[in-house]
Amino acid sequence: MGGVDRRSFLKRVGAAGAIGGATVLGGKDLLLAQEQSGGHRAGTDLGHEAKAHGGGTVGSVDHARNGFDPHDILTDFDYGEVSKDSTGRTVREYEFVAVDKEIEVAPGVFFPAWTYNGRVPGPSIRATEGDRIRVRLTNTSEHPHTIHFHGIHPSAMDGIPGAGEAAPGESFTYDFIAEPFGTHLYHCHSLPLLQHIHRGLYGAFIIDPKGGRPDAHEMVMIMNAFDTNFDGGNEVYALNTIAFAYMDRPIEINKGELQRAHLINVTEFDPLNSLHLHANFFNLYRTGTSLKPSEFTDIISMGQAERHMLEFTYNFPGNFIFHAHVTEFVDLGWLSSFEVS
Ligand SMILES: [Cu+2]
Repeated sequence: MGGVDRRSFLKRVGAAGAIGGATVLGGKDLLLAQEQSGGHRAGTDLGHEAKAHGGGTVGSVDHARNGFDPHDILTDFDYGEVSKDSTGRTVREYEFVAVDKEIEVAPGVFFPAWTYNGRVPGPSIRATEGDRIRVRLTNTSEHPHTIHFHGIHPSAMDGIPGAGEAAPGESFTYDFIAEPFGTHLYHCHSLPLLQHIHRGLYGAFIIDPKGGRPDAHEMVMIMNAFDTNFDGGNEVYALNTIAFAYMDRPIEINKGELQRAHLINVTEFDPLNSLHLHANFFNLYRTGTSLKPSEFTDIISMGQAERHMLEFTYNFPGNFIFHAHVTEFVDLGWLSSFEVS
């Protein structure tokens, strides 16, 4: 792969048909298939389409080998080990282990990731504003790592070199009060920063307002990408790491039920990523820090580390795609779908 940039990679996989035949064809053919078939079972049609074109094995990512499943990652909020301190404050404790691990990000496409707890993204930490958060990071890798939380905390807890960095074989415990409420993130802040984030050391940090929010089906959606040949550009784009994961198996949601997505952009190398919802509009809560939406739209563009809370409800059953409206990203994996029933 040396010297192959991502644009020729796109052509290459399109012709050779490894991830290729299936998924890259899929992007375009799928939209067509959607229009022609009314959108039914588009994910499956994608596979048949690729086989019909002689694209070789459609293949699928081995989630068991990866040790995590993108469908679980949507909703596996981690409330930690819960206790109360002497003042009656809720304490949430977490154990994070930084571990190097090769992961499959598209069928047959592997990436030498650096992970928290063996998964990309890391655990989705969830707390209520005012809770005390204690996260012990143990570093089993060969590089120094930190956890830098977006939020309000003392400088000693900032998770940067010199303030909360764990050297290989060592541990550090971050201890702070969760504030302000919103959709936030954490990531490694060791240097070089691009390398440490891009390798997979990031995750969602959701702080709920004290009064809570209306009941909803909640999901974490992290827009990420992978420079699999280390040429300074991404070859694979995804929502929650695995290219086309939610095309192969659409996200099943209920008609008429409020959906709440915590959308976080950690994409490196590209200044913007975006999400466009098909056949629907969403209420946008910027950074999730307000109880009132600031916008009603069907597309949001985000720089790196920007994150927003999106609320929407589907009133029609069927298959609905959603994707980056940087269209190149769509063909390289950032295409997802809901199955509304
Ligand atoms: Cu790091």
